[in-house]
Amino acid sequence: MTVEINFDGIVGPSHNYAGLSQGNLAATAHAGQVSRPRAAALQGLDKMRANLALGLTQGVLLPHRRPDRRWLASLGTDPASAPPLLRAQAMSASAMWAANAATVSPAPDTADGRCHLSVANLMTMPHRSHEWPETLAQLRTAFADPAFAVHGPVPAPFGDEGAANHMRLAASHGAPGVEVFVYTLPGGPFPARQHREAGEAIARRHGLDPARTLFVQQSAEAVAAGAFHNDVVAVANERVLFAHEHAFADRDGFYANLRRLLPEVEIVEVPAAGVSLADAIASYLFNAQLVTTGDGPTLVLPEEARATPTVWDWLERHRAGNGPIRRVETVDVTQSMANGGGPACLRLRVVADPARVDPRFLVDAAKLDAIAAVVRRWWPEAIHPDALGDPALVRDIEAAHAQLLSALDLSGYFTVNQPR
Ligand code: SUG
Repeated sequence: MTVEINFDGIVGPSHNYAGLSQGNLAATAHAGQVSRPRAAALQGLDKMRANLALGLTQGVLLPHRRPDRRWLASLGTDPASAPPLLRAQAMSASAMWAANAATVSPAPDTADGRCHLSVANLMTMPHRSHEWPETLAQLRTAFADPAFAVHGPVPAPFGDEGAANHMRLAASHGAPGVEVFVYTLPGGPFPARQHREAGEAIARRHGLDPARTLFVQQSAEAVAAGAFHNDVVAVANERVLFAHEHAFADRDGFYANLRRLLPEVEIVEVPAAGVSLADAIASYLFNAQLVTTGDGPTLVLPEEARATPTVWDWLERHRAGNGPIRRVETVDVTQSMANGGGPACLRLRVVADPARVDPRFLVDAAKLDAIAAVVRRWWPEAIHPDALGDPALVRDIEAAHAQLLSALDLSGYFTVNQPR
């Protein structure tokens, strides 16, 4: 049975606020603050519990080994002697934002009828550029079944940030979809992280029908306002597109193409007059998980959305007017939010048959309890960014990570599937 499976990144024990992501306003605003890795991971696990309660199938992706000794060695250094910036980049827990792990094209969209995944190269940000080998090893383990095809990264210099810049619309999960690759152009105040060439390469590799594939430019205004990924200003699921009025450079052209290719599409646009780009980005209104529950299209929002009056008013009016979004839930992911990662950033959506996925990557309530027990016992309670070089902290983080992998029976995955 083809369903939506959300794979959430488990927040790793090195979660910290080093302010590494230029253009990500939340991350730079919280630079230097004390992080709470244990609370962060528990918040993420509670979000997964909430998804299970909505009747959704839930999976996990694992935190990466931090510090990334392999990466530091390739730079001629190690955790003890690395310059502070490199050390912070090697310690980042940024793999938690699973929406940046890969781009996924479900089987109904591809020429060979397999579900294709391309690991993202994340080459624009140094702290994220070394994620892909370990992500790829996980994807090759979780999706080893022949129902899937797992691809390596698009080569540099074509920046690719994965599902955060990709949307799929379809009459239903199992029907052929329209895939939308949203790219950014350089020239603004912040880096352009998703290049059009990367999306084009992925579409070719995945065997997508060119007639049902759209390449859409994100508006320069949105990037400049802090929308460093498309999923900060737009989200889609099945036949619903939920987007800010200023998300796209040529919104009329994009909407016209969508309506032509998918006549049943429901475009829910939030006008700037109701919610400014600044409010949308600060509240992460669009970084919601848009999912289908028994009540219909449901939005899983961060708590911060409730605290932003223009956003909450808009949602109330939408529901009072019987708009397509039928239900709204909020989750507390404040530790991740402070680094610019909302509910949608934390998950990679794979539309597939769960029976084809390695069961070690799928979770139910009991497995979430077991993960939470490891987190409570082993995750550091707090990390000050100045302490990232502390050898005792490094030891604790490495031990915590090993405990989790062993609890999930996944200790060997990276050695087995290590990319060349
Ligand atoms: O790449 N933050 C991440 C947030 C990613 C959010 N993902 C999506 N929008 N899908 C980023 O900017 C902050 C890390 C630091 O500064 O230490 C960070 O990497």
